[in-house]
Amino acid sequence: MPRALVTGISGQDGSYLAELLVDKGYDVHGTMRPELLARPELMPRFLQTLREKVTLHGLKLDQTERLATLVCELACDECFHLAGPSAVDSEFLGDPALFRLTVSSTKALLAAIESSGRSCRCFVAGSSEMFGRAVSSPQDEQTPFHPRSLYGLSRLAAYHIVRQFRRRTGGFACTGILYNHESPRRGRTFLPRKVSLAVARIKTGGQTRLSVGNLDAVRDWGYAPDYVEAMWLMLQQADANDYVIATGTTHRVGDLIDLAFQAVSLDSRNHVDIDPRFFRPTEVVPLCGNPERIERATGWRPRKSFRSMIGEMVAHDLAEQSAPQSRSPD
Ligand code: G4F
Repeated sequence: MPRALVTGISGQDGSYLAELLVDKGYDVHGTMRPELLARPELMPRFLQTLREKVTLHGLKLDQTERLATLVCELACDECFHLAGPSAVDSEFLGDPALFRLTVSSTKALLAAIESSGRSCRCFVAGSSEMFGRAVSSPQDEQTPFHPRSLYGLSRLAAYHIVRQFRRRTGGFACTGILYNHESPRRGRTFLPRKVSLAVARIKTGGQTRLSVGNLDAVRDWGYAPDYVEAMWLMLQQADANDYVIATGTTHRVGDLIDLAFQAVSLDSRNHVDIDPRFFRPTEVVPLCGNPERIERATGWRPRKSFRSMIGEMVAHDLAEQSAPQSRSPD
């Protein structure tokens, strides 16, 4: 039975990936914040179900020595490094502590794999924010990086650590350059989930207005369960490589909002306010990924359409509004 370690297993990507690995017959281990591990009653429902099927380890991302020990003790076949800050800082000079967390945890993980002497394959999560002020669109693996946030810069640093590891040791490690990907498990501050929650509350009378920033901002939005499948496929290839994981299609923030309201037969024009506080001073130029390399190498294709994903998120939040006692705390 292959064994995998997933850092950040309680998050959107970590939990979907863990479910995929369990279905494929892996012995799955995952790290999560010790405070949440100690309070199962606070876990969202999907995590309460998942914890019966995997082994959970309480670990803070700055506990790099513990992370290294865990990697050596578990002797995993595959490791997916998904833990880390995921919010894009609106100022380029965001919190340097968050930068350090991403860099030091990636370094520690790869150093532990190297010193274990085992051939553990490793996936590290990158981001389209690494492209930042992209020079061309769509972006692919050859497009130069110009990050415009400390978050993007931290992912770029991790990307170079992975490449260096590969070159120096010949080990199997890769970065997935992930474009925005969403689901009902997405954190509530990210735009699509903020919208699906607001639409559900407006439909059920718990809220009247939705305030957002730039309606013309453009993103390449995919579906998180599709993207974790791409992560897994990357580690099944003969050679390690870095891949853009994207749909290749973009949508405006305004279009996403219209679709979400349409899903409950409401007109967004009657409910949406523009609030300058939600504008980003360093909004990246339209980011659109070219997934050709991963499609060619692995046969991966994004399966779920944008409309269907937004519909699923709204339907999920509507169901939760109708059963508030079981609402998840994510
Ligand atoms: O949902 P968002 O907050 O995601 P963002 O900043 O693009 O970051 C996500 O995707 C990145 C790329 O894959 C990841 F690296 C990162 O970890 C994260 O997963 O914002 C999406 C868009 C932005 O253009 C933002 O300016 O929506 C725009 N927006 C407009 N009004 C808003 C709002 N975003 C938020 N969060 N809230 C608003 O009211």
